Amino acid sequence: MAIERTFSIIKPDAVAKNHIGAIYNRFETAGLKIVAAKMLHLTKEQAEGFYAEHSERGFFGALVAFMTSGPIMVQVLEGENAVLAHREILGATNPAQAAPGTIRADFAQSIDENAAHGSDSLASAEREIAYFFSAEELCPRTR
Ligand code: RTP
Ligand code: MG
Repeated sequence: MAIERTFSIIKPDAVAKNHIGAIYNRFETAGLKIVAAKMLHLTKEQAEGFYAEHSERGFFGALVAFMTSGPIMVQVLEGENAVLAHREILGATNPAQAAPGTIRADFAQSIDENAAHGSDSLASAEREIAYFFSAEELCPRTR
């Protein structure tokens, strides 16, 4: 299996509720290693750029307002099939439809405030990692 890197955000709702550690525990229990991490409070421009693919959607304004409403944690996760493995432990976009035991089922309230983000493909992961991290900020894990 391929070792991949994927990009994760712990969103403002989960940071506000002190769920950072619990969500990091989910990553590590799933075998995903954190190879970069920092806390940020996004500007409107940063949030709009990150979610540019959704700019024509009706929920875009609410999404940007939510993502700029408080600090977030951004991190890069490394592991076997990391993109898919991470999406699986995240659960469905709408927490009401997320499988029991997933991050969104356990920590999210609604589709608008859904606790965490995960890259949906390797191409998205590369773009999103580069959006927030320089190459020097990534720490490959050899053990
Ligand atoms: P994310 O990018 O945040 O990991 O979420 P996702 O891939 O599961 O879902 P995506 O389609 O990329 O949507 C991005 C975020 O927009 C909000 N959303 N609201 N009201 C709606 O119908 C709707 N659809 C999407 C969600 O907060 C979602 O996480
Ligand atoms: Mg998405």
